[in-house]
Amino acid sequence: MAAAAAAASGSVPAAPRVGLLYDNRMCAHATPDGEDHPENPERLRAIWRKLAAEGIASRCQVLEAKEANESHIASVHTQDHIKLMRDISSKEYDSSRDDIAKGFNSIYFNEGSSESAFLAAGSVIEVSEKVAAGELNSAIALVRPPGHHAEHDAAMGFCLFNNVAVAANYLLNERPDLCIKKILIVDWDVHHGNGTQKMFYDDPRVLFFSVHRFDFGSFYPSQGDASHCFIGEGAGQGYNINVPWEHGKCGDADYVAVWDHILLPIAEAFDPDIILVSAGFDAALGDPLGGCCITPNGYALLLTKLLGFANGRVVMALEGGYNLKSIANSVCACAKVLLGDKFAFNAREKRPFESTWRVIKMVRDELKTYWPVLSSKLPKNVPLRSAPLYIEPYASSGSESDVEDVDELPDAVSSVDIVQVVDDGLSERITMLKLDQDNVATKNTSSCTTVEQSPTDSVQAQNDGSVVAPTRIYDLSFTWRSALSKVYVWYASFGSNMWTPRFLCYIEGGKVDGMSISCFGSHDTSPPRGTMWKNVPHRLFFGRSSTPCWGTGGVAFLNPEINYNDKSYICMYKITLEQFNDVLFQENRLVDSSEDGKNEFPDSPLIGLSEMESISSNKALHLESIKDSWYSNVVHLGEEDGLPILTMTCPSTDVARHKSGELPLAPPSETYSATLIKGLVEGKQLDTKEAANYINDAAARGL
Ligand code: X5A
Ligand code: ZN
Repeated sequence: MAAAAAAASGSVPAAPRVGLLYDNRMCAHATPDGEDHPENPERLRAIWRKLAAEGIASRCQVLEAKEANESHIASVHTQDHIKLMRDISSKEYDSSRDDIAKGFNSIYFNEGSSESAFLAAGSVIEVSEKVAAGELNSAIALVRPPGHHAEHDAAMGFCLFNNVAVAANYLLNERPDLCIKKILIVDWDVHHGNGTQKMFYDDPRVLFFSVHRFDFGSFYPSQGDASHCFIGEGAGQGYNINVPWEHGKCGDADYVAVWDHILLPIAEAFDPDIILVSAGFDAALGDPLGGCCITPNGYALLLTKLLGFANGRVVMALEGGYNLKSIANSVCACAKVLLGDKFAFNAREKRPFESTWRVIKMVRDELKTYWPVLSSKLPKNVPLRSAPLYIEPYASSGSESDVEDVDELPDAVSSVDIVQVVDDGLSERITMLKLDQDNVATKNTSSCTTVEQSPTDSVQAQNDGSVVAPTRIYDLSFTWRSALSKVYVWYASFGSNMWTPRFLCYIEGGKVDGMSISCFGSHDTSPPRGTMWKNVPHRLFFGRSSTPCWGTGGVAFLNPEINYNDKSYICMYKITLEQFNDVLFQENRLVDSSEDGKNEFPDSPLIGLSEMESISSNKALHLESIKDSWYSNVVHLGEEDGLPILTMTCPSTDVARHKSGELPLAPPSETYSATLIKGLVEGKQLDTKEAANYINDAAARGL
């Protein structure tokens, strides 16, 4: 109508008024000693530089940050939390700041954190108010620290205050004059907006929608409540919508499909008065944490589709996003959309994943009683593409689904997908898999035959013209070791290896207190490139009744089956795949000492590149060749920073034997459990008492 009136009067329609909030005071929050961190001040500067260089900033109404009132933050957070965030940057906290940060999950503080936190929350209030009041048509708040993981009483996941939740409550509770009665929050950050979900879980005035990587519960924040079953409660039932990806690599086509078949129909029915976007850009192509591939054009299209609601009143608040180029380009594309620039949308990959279609159906099914529009028929014969790597979630317990016959896997990785994966340029690991697998000797675990010859061997031509692979393969170990030494994985420990000095025995050799046998160590003795803790939805239990190394008592196993009622600690070490194999050899007692005192390792890896290719998200590979060893099952627990998280435990068949009593469950010995407790305590996960309880509970609970 505005356009028609403008045309009638012969004037050009006014350009949209777009707010752009940038303030370098929010760059004050940084790691205390200048350590590298993905959530760093350069993020804001990189975005701002790009917007200025593209002439975008000058077309927007540039706003300064404003500190939030404590009373407004109090609608979301406890007084204790507000006070701590206010005081954490003061002198009195100089000596305890780091320890307090360690008490939270993925948090750092410095002298600038308090101010930044109050400015971030206040800034989202500021722009939301202006958009709600009609002073601006839409706005982008470039804020940090981000907000969507922050909970009622805790900082978490790089977030101190939940900026978007604070702004939503401000509009609903403090400004009846602005007539905002229904708010749609769209959280497109690659991580689940756990904090925001909780704030509005029973509130029908706020429709919370989050699309995020879930990876069957293993992707950060790894809480089961990111699943599509969490739809809200009480009056808020149906007003909480989670779209959980099963794996990474989701891109424009996947997000557009979710918009078209879930979000937009619901937005139409809900008819929000304003839309707040928890706009993380860590699902962007190139992001080091997200592993997804939304392009700047993709973000532009998703945003364009949102502008059709709430009279285009859209507020974007920055959340995550850790590739400086990707976030700058993505925000720039979004700003252009808000300014009314025209886009040519031509996604390179138009097909969603099969898994995306499955997730869409699941979500619609879950929510159709609340949103009848979701009962409509979905289009048929939509061209889909197979998952980036073969994926099969665990079957119900007691099955042997973790015993994989590599030969029988469907040919899920088509050449098209390989090209897609490789030229996404996202994962060096996967590129390596494709490029090097032909040159690398690996063991085919299902048949136990050595399948490739070393590139140094020549194939012998026979008289009849056929070729026969040489029977003796030279230098195999050199080949696989050098190839696997360039591939990194996270080795996840849940037992005594959680204590770093004990784990280092597997790398450097030797033993620690309580161990009666020395470890051989790995070929490559370089220390882990990183250490990190996580919780996983698997049960820790103690089985077997004695071990050569620790004597009488059970040792730790992780049930390979997922169970969302379980939460076990894992300590992850970033090591090479070569080292991982050496750990696996030692754990399964496959290293020997020869006559001359030299250590003899098996001459081919158990987990080579082709095995890696078949162990994608939430799959296990039971190593047939060592099936009688206790730790013969390599389980993929998820990904961190684009690298796979692998652990070694027993196969599901052993779990069944433990359950039936055929194999014993036994509490750990004093020295063994003391090692686990030291790991948890020195790793700053639990205090001594909590750690002892955790171990005792696991031992007492059984399977
Ligand atoms: C806001 C955001 C991510 C936290 C990841 C912690 N947080 N590993 O993206
Ligand atoms: Zn994120």
